[in-house]
Amino acid sequence: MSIDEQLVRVLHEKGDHFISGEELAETLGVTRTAIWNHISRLRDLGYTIDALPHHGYRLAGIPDKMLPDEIRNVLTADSFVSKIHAYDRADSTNDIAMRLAEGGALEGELVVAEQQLKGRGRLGRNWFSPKGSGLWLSLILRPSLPPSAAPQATLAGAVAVAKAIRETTGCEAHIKWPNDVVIRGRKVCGILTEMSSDMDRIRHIVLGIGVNVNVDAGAFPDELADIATSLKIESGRELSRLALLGAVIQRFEEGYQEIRTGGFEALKDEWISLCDTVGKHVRVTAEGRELDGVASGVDFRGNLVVRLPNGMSEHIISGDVAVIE
Ligand code: BTX
Repeated sequence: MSIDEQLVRVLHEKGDHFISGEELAETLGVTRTAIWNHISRLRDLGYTIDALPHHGYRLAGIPDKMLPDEIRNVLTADSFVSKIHAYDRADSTNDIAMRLAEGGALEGELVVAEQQLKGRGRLGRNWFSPKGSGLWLSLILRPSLPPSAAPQATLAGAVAVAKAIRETTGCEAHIKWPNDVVIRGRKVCGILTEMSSDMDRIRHIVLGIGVNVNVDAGAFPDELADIATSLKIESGRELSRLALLGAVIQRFEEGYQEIRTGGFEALKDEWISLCDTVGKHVRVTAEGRELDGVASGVDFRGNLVVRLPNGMSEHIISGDVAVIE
């Protein structure tokens, strides 16, 4: 752990109390001048640190940045997040996580970035990921489940994001099958699940989640202006990305535990209560086909069940859904 990280940790531990430069120097095994230099650097990173003669230093505010120590602080003590890889800038956190997973990274390793230069959606689409205003993260999962269960990770991710948004902002977030979270019909989050597997066993899943948190209305490119939104736009205030990250991970852990033990059935009721696709007349585009029907539910695997005008039902594994009414 670097001196900066140790310093932040000690300041956090002291809470509202001051700690003298001398005590800090002794604890970290450096000179008081070095402490001063590190304090300046932390201030440059966005930390607010009070300094009072004869009292020392006190942490008065943390930056809303994806710094590993601050992320740790918003996770529960028994969180399954085993390691945090934080980047200022990345092409795609999913690419990094897939590489890490192929190199043996463990369940629960988390990759986050302030900005993505080549953020990816499904089917080679782009994901707009501007600097400092979104949650761009990827989680490595290694469940002992068959490959057919992988889509359930997406569904558990969507439940987690919708719940976390409702809890932290009060906004009515809904799930749009399979991988969007929307508010007032506009996309606020997308989920990209990628997997490596053998015939009968998942080797690893990378669950990529992108949430527009503090993106301003004018910041979206033209093609997204009418279809995307952010939590700031919807709630009318700037939100803590860290607090949202903590809530998303915590809710995901709960859902992930449920699907590992009880399959999607365990999460289905909650998923349906948050979903605004079921019960609607939809147009589904899947594997080059287009079909109209009523989204009548989801099956035990999390596939969308569409009742066609001829009375037959189709189970859709993946595709794009437009709600018609
Ligand atoms: P998707 O294929 O369902 O959605 C992609 C489509 O969404 C785009 O074609 C565009 O129309 C729209 N879109 C692009 N950017 C945004 C945005 N910021 N907000 C709303 N709509 C947008 C969705 O795929 C999956 C997205 C996953 C993103 C995460 S971020 C962390 C991780 N790393 C990575 O490269 N991808 C994932």
